[in-house]
Amino acid sequence: MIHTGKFIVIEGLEGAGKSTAVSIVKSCIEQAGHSLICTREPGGTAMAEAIRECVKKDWQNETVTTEAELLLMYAARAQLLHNVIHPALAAGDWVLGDRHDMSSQAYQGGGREIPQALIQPLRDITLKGFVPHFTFYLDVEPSVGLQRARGRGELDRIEQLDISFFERTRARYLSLAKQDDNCVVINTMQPIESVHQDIQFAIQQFLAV
Ligand code: T5A
Repeated sequence: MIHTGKFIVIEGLEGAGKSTAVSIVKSCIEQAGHSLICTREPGGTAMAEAIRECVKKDWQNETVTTEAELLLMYAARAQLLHNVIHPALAAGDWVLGDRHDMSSQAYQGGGREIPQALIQPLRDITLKGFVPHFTFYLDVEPSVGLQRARGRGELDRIEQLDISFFERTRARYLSLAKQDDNCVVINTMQPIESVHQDIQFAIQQFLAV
């Protein structure tokens, strides 16, 4: 499929500040004159939103296996790519994603320690080589991010996991970001004004190319 729009993704642990970053990046892209749609993962279509509910829910006495969690993330992503992201990009619209494939690599690959050899076939089937044009990784120490997330209300099934899960997830995020020339790391533990300035600077640089 030929794409003329651009796909920008915001990534990070819970409480990293993705919601605010989305609104900053959105207004910069729109001010530059591009038509934009926003997506979130898992979610973004009727079926993918149902998967989101399913994956975030605490199933009490039933163990959610790491395999089921992984498969659900890619099922939701397949729905979103086919029904929303690819058609929008083909029509020349820009797409701003609150999470995408880097989340699965970090949470399921890093946090859950699922081997890359098992994740890669799902990436191949779902993405077929498709990658974002630009990614913001919002870096936060897990204890700080979870504290912020707690301030927002009750924690979901994944947010209730042990801190070591989030430490492994963050380590994988940082390693993936380092290998990706189209990814910028934003330190979100600095004063909030500086975080916003760094996000604005990075998107303006991307828009200027
Ligand atoms: N998941 C997802 C996987 O495991 N694999 C996958 O493949 C995918 C796609 C999704 C869950 O699913 C997992 C990851 C997640 O556990 P979600 O709701 O989309 O869940 O993601 P969350 O990370 O839970 O979303 P949050 O809303 O918690 O994170 P945000 O958007 O980063 O946080 P935000 O912006 O709402 O900020 C939280 C609070 O912190 C404050 C904000 O004002 C807000 O109150 N804050 C700051 N305070 C001080 N200084 C700053 N710099 C601040 N930035 C934000």
